[in-house]
Amino acid sequence: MLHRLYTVLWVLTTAVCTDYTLVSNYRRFPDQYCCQPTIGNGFVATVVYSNRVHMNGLYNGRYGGSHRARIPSMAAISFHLPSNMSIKSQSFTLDVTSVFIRFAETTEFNVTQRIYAHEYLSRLLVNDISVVRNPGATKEDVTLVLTNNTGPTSEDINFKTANSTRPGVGYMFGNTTVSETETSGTLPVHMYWTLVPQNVTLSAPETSHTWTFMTSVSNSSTESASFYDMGQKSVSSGTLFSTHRDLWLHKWSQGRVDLDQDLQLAKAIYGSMYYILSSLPR
Ligand SMILES: *[C@@H]1O[C@H](CO)[C@@H](O)[C@H](O)[C@H]1NC(C)=O
Ligand SMILES: *[C@@H]1O[C@H](CO)[C@@H](O)[C@H](O)[C@H]1NC(C)=O
Ligand SMILES: *[C@@H]1O[C@H](CO)[C@@H](O)[C@H](O)[C@H]1NC(C)=O
Ligand SMILES: *[C@@H]1O[C@H](CO)[C@@H](O)[C@H](O)[C@H]1NC(C)=O
Ligand SMILES: *[C@@H]1O[C@H](CO)[C@@H](O)[C@H](O)[C@H]1NC(C)=O
Ligand SMILES: *[C@@H]1O[C@H](CO)[C@@H](O)[C@H](O)[C@H]1NC(C)=O
Ligand SMILES: CC(=O)N[C@H]1CO[C@H](CO)[C@@H](O)[C@@H]1O
Repeated sequence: MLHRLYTVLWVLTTAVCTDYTLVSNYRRFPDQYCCQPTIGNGFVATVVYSNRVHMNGLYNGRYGGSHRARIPSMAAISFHLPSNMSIKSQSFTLDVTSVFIRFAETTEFNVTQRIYAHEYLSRLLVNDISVVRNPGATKEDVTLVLTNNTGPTSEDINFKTANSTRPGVGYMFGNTTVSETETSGTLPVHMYWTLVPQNVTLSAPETSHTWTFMTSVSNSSTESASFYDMGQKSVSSGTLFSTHRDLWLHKWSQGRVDLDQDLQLAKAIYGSMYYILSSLPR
């Protein structure tokens, strides 16, 4: 029962949302902002595919005007299938253990994209995109075009870019524009991220390939860089996702509400708990 719920879930927790079609059908990503899934770990969070990332404690504005500062998202990456490929099926799923998954199946290959806020390496937002060739499919290059929704320059933070000293990695940093009071300082933020290429290619002899893109945010350059580097090490050892997943499975094993009979209500309860748990630091 539990496992089944974990993997089928798409949650609508707000009464504001009127796009109820998603409860039974999640073949397309919801247009309404309120229906779009959020991923977070209590330190960093984003609405999937949106151009905003928020960091714990990072507010901009004086007194009542204080609001969460918008960090432009480097984690809103979309893949586009080659136009001559017919899509057999496609799905968008929020798995409460806790990862957003976009899956596309074509006659030649499958693509899986996972987006999550890492539960252990809590400064990281991770995107990974895997292409797996179907056995028997023609061995030819498969190129996926990528786009990212970084959005406009931040209205809250004066960002400057600098050399990250890591190949393929961008770095920018800045402070919020307006402090909360006359006497408090503005707040710093530092971000390292994997540069997103225009496309990725599964070359002819390969049967599968995974590309990982990370965004690391922190109020210090040292910390942001060190989380990025730790993430990179975990990618190399193949453990980045499993450490995240294991901590979430442990979290659910420590407490949850199971409900038989009413699947819809059971999903809503899991969903509500997911949103609470993903808003709290570990
Ligand atoms: C799809 O288009 C690419 C690039 O134009 C080409 O290399 C490939 O052979 C085509 N694949 C199919 C199945 O038509
Ligand atoms: C592609 O996805 C379909 C549907 O989930 C699955 O049956 C098939 O085994 C997958 N192919 C590969 C190579 O993973
Ligand atoms: C960035 O830093 C690296 C290492 O210090 C250096 O090799 C590289 O030339 C620098 N790149 C630019 C564009 O300054
Ligand atoms: C940014 O914030 C840090 C830490 O509060 C502070 O030391 C620094 O002076 C600020 N920089 C600017 C340009 O305000
Ligand atoms: C992939 O990106 C490279 C530049 O990185 C570009 O030269 C090439 O034309 C692109 N290919 C496709 C199929 O979009
Ligand atoms: C950065 O955040 C930590 C808490 O995560 C806080 O203790 C520290 O003072 C902050 N540093 C700056 C420069 O704002
Ligand atoms: C592949 C792609 O769309 N890359 C873009 C991601 O966003 C940055 C910042 O807006 C662009 O410079 C890249 O071209």
